[in-house]
Amino acid sequence: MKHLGDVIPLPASVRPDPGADFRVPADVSVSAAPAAAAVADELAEVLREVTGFPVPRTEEGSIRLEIEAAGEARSPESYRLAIAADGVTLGAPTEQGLFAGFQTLRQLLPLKGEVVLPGGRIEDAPRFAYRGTMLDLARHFYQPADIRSYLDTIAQFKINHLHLHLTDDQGWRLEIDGWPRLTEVSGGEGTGIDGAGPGFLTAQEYADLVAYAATRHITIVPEIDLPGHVNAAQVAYPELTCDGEPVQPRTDAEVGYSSLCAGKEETYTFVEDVIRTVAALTPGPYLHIGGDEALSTTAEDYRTFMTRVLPLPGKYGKRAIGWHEMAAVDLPQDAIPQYWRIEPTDDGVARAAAAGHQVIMSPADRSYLDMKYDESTPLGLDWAGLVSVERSYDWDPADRLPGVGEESLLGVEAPLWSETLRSLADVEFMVFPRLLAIAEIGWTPRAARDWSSFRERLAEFGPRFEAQGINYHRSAEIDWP
Ligand code: TNX
Repeated sequence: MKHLGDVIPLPASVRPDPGADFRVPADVSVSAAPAAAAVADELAEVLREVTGFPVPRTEEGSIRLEIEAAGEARSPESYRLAIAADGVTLGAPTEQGLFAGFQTLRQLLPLKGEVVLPGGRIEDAPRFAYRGTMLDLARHFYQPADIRSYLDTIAQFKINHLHLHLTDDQGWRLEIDGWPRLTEVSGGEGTGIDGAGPGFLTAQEYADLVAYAATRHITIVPEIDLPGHVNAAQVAYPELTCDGEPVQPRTDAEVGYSSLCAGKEETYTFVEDVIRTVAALTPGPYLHIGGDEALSTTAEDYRTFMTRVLPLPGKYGKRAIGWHEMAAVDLPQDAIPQYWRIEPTDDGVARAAAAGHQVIMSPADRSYLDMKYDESTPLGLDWAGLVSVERSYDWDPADRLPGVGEESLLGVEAPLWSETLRSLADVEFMVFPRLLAIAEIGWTPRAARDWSSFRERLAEFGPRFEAQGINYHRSAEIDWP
């Protein structure tokens, strides 16, 4: 049997009651308020798999899902889980909270053997509202079925945002109405790193993915990287270069050589068409406009471009997120810089925080899932250093940048760039287990976090990943069973 606190992320409050373990009986049933029906069905399905019992839905189940009064300060993702000798009650103010509680309950079930749930009470709520990860579809494309499977996995750790890096020098991965060559030319055969990552999402496939993510209570954050990282767009539409001359497709991993033309009106027609289209396809509140490594855009052109483009997500009902380089310009009030570098300070981000902007923390030396674990890791890069599981866990986003404290943080995100990653199995190998460290940083109260506790809890997830067919790195830092 698991201990009540043997879950990731660790809940805010765990009070075990060893006298109150629940031995799941053969006639176990699930009852739920109408608003909790979807979570109840999933829970019943998981219970069926583990126990082999029929687990029907009844009026008075031994496992009850309840929608509770919202209360003043309760996060929509908060929940309470009470396990007693005669049954289980999971209560939350929203379906989102019940879904979070269901992830906790699911982790408390054994993989096999007698099904006994540990007695006691959990009261839980997230530290940060934004707990994300990023998948780079531009350097290598992954099929929608793979992305859905990935969504299933990350939701188990209460990750609630998936940022999709949809465009870069090597490929353009989202169909845009009125600009068909973007995907016909730059999403097709021969695109991606070494030409080995072809593919794109039709508008319908993207909309379907967004809807599927919503069933996992995950918000999709689409990124169109501007004004650099645009070679694929310029291959498709040469009028997007300053001189209008065609450029060659690129399949290498260089960065910083391409730029939209800040002084040309066609640039802004294109950008506004793309932002309007992506905003219309995206129900979530955010639209990421990139802004990183515009090394071949002059500082003046960058300012001109960003000053014109930054208000566009707002014009179409979205909040702009951008890599933190954009903090060099005056930001619209609700814009969110995402810090990604390895330096210990950043004046632009500190200035934005002082002006009241929320920040997403993604320092490469801690949260980049494409960095190698150690010298022997066969995949990944190492420009930000090696990122062991302990390094990905043992830091705090509120300490990372002077001037950017707890109250300035919207949350934390772990990006995964895909230069070296050709398959979902490659992706999973880099992500698991390190994403669990970032998930705990984003959810668990800071004072409750502890590396030695985390590494012990993490060991249990080896067999769980295997049972679910998820690839992971068996880091020597963990005593896997
Ligand atoms: C830097 S991080 C980039 C990406 C690369 C990544 C590789 C960032 C905003 N830009 O273009 O893929 O390094 O780790």
